[in-house]
Amino acid sequence: MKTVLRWLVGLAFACATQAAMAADPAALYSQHCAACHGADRLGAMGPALLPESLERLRASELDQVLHAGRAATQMPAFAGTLAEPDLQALARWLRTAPAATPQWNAQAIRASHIVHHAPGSLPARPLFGADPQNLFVVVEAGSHHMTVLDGDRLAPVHRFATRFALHGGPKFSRDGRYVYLASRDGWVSKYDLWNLAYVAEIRVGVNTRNIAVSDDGRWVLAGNTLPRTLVLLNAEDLSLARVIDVKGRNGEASRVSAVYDAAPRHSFIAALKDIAEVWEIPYADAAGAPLPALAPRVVVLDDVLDDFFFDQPYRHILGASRKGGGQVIDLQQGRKVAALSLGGMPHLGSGITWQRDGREVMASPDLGQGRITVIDMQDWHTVATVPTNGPGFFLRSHENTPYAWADAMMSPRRDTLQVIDKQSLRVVGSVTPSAGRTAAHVEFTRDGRYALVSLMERDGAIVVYDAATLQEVRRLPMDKPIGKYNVFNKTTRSAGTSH
Ligand code: DHE
Repeated sequence: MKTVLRWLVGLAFACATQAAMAADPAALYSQHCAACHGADRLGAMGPALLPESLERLRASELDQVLHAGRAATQMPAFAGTLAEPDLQALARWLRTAPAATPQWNAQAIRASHIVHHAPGSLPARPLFGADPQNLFVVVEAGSHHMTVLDGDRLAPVHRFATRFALHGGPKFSRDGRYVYLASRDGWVSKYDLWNLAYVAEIRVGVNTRNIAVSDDGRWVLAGNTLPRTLVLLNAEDLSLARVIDVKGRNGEASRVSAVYDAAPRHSFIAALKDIAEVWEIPYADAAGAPLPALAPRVVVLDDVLDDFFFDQPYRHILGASRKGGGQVIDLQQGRKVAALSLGGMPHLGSGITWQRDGREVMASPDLGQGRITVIDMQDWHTVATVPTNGPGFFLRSHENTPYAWADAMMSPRRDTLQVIDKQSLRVVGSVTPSAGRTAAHVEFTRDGRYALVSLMERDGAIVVYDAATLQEVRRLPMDKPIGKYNVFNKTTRSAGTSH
């Protein structure tokens, strides 16, 4: 007992000495970090450095960046400048929320607005010969770039720098000319794919989930976790139209989980992370005439649902709760109409649909277990559970292919994608672009002939497969490609991909 006591006292003394030896982390931040990351930690030339922004970085990764810097960026190595206890104190401090909750109000949003090209000032035709409907945009997370690919020649057309850490699917205008991008740090950008130029940018929040673009091309809606807001922008030049505080019927604020465009309903849908409500914001009436009020309609739920899939008419939401349960919400009736038998950690957001035996089925991966769950979209029963190599993130198909492609990127088999026959629901093949290296996220060419897979490594690639023979046909080097998005498949709302 005495020995343990002595050890505890020694440990407390060592910690106290170490803490005493370290300089004040706030002062270290002001001296070494504030110039690039902002005095308020909200980001400037460098990204925001708040607990929410660092959530996805493992402790060892943060240490590594502080010690060694970040290659190909302006982030320097501090190992030679700061002592070890200072670096540790700084890392701890960065993970601690500031005393005052960061604000990002309408004034800050407006002040961030940049118009690169006034609406109508660029030519309304593509600068290049490629089919503008069969372009892909590829998010390269390694050095924060985007590559525009010609889907016929399977070759890059252009590559440009993006804001730090884009996340979620880029959204296209209906004619495919413009693509809208969102970064985790709250930047929304509008890019003209025909002129290969940015049109406008604006920072809508400190920590943003994603954006949706209204089918009539008038609005962009962004959902934030910090602050707790929805931000409505004019799609033409991204100027601010309105900030909507996200507060439940009992007054409690909620983070936004994601926003969606329910095109057939002419409305936006917002999934909320902290309250048992779903919001619908109609932007046009049934005949498509604009509704200027854009007032949220609240559907009260009996559980928090924050991961959504929609049927093709957007009448039903399939929603998953954090406890693993699933529900079907009828948006017309504004209530739950069925329970889903899902279990595990379903990732409904990555769901796809197709016809099987004359019925529409939906399938989605599971973040916790190696399986694909297939659900009947008429009576919501689970048709089958297809075992896979391991937990995966994405599932993809196309109207012109008999197969669905699933990754296992959160398992030791992260290097292999499995190919599932959509009728027999059996795994019929697999591809391994590079043994031991993460491969995930598939998108098909416009005609469904080729499947493009991301080899998600710094010296990675887009690996193109013949979707019928599963043979590799091309490898395009890229810097940690994550998602890729085909203009035609997105703008026609293919059932095999996300919308
Ligand atoms: Fe995503 C889309 C949420 C982590 C890559 N991800 C989405 C969407 C949501 C979401 C709500 C749909 C938005 C849209 O398309 O408009 N993602 C989440 C999370 O909650 C989660 C688990 C934790 C988080 O930190 O946010 C998460 N996501 C990741 C990753 O770790 C991934 C693999 C790498 C990364 O870049 O962060 C990742 N998410 C993606 C991609 C899409 C996406 C590539 C677009 C898929 C598509 O094809 O449409």
